[in-house]
Amino acid sequence: MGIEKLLIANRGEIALRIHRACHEMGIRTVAVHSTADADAMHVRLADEAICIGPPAAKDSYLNVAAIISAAEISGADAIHPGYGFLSENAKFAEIVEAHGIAFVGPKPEHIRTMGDKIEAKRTAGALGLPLVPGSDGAVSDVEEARAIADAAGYPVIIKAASGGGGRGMKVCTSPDQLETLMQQAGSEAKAAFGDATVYIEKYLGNPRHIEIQVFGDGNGNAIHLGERDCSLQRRHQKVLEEAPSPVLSSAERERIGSTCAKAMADMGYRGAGTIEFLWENGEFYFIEMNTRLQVEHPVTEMITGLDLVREQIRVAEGKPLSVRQEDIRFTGHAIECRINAEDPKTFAPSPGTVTSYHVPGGMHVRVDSGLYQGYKVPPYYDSMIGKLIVYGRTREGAIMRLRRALEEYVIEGMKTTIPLHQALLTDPDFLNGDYTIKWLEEWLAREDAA
Ligand code: MV4
Repeated sequence: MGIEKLLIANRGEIALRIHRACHEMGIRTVAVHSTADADAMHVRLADEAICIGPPAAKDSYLNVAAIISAAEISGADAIHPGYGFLSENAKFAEIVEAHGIAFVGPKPEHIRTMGDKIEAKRTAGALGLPLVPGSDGAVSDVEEARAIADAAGYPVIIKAASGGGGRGMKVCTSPDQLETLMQQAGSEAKAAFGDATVYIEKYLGNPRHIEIQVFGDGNGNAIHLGERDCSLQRRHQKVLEEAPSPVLSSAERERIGSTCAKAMADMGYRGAGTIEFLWENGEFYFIEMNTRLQVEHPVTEMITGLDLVREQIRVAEGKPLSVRQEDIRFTGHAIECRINAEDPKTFAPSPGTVTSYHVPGGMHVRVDSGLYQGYKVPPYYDSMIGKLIVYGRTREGAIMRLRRALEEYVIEGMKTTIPLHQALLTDPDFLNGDYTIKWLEEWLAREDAA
């Protein structure tokens, strides 16, 4: 069944990204938007646009009834959820499919499994992915927790089963803190997610965050598209991502990649997925799986030449993937800078009107953004206003090109994180690829003091 009209259940740069793939495939698009986004670029570009509610996301971009109504009224035969919002809501995926509309995403059962961090870890282990040592499932009893922590060795980390994005985690360095920290983690998880269930892992002190891009056709065929290094984060928000990781050899990539692809084939996974690992001393440890297209997917597109949204739409139509594993080559290096409407020192949000705008261009430079001169960045949503992605034959070449492109990029009318990226791209540790998940926050603290 070919998709003829697709509803984009998102906003901002990802809504544009999906629209572009659709038009390149001859698919018409329907934008949905809140009243705050009436003048947004995704609304202007789409073939049709439907207002689905007031500014607050819970009343618009998370309003399932309004989005399904918009699909019915416009006659859309597919919905792409983008990232965030409803993209990892298994119930939404089920409702979409129950209306005879194709959900451009994984099977609802797989979204549900990976949304529960304990179920995800159990599934990953059964599929042969390497796990962080720790409890086999939920832990409620303190004596049991003590035995697990003794076996794993201190420090350990207590995590919420319903968590994600780092919320509800506690690091425990000695047995006498275990009971208190378990109770704290449990009550914080209950308050944040309505579920007090926690589990325990050995705490890795200074790892990198390396994630593997996978793709399945839902019929037992799956491939991997290599890794992205996303270690540069601040408060669990990624700042800059690159592919390949500066620390992996082709042999290591091939090994973890084929393990992930086989796991996805065995589970009958459909669509795009990202398997997140912590990497320390040459070893991978599974932490979570994201069942959506990610913000940083363009770096993978740059080094593989594959259009990930096109592949998502193909498999949603029941078609096979357009490539086999042996057709995929990893060439060169790509880096993405997330540009946020924020103060580059305090990270305070800085929405406003774009008074002057100039976009960088030239060879191997990609800007994914809905900004234009005169556009008013609304204060209601995520502060990411664009992504600058560059490609180079080498990492050094990509860094030089990124510096050049950042120099060209003019956004006036609000503060942005462009100066932060410019500073980062001259740091010797960054230039050497010598960084872990702790590095950026320590670097920011040093910059602050200086
Ligand atoms: C960990 C860890 C150390 N050891 N698990 C943070 C978010 C969630 N996805 C998992 N997280 C972590 N899990 C063990 N066993 C350290 C982190 C972590 C982190 C991970 C990836 C990127 C940035 C991070 C920042 C702080 C903590």
